[in-house]
Amino acid sequence: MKDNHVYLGLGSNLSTPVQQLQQAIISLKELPKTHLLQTSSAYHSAPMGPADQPDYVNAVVRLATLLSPTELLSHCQQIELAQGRQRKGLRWGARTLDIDILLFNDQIIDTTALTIPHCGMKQREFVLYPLAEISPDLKLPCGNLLKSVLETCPRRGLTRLDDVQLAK
Ligand code: ROI
Repeated sequence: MKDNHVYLGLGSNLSTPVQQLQQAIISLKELPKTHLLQTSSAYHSAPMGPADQPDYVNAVVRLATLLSPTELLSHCQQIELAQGRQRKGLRWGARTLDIDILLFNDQIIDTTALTIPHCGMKQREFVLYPLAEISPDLKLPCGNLLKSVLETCPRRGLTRLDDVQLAK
């Protein structure tokens, strides 16, 4: 069977966000039938949504996996829960860990459980810039080049955390 080629977006703004992302990456490396191929730098970003929450740390990883989209989603949700994610909170509120499936091959999936490509990614600087760091020539499933989507997405203060190492 052929590996699926996947990008995940990671975000945290509670309980030492850098450590949350580091732990998430350790857990992603342990997933069955999955290899972690690449990890972006960590980025500091202003919250999108309610402004009365801490700033975020974000990153993007690239995986090869034999898991299906729903299997991968379920593993990601387990990792979020293991790291103290509360699902009842405010919509767009603070969270210890968010793992979003951004892209799954070039598939377009729209079910109640899953929307891939991730619905907000084209407006999210904290997704697009880390994605471009690891895959500058990526073409999105809609046919647009990541580079041209980036041109319409301001950085909103997004900064790379050069002193942070997320994965070895
Ligand atoms: N804002 C930023 N900067 N980073 C995130 O990961 C993030 N995640 C979210 C919302 C609440 C939309 N805002 C975010 O889910």
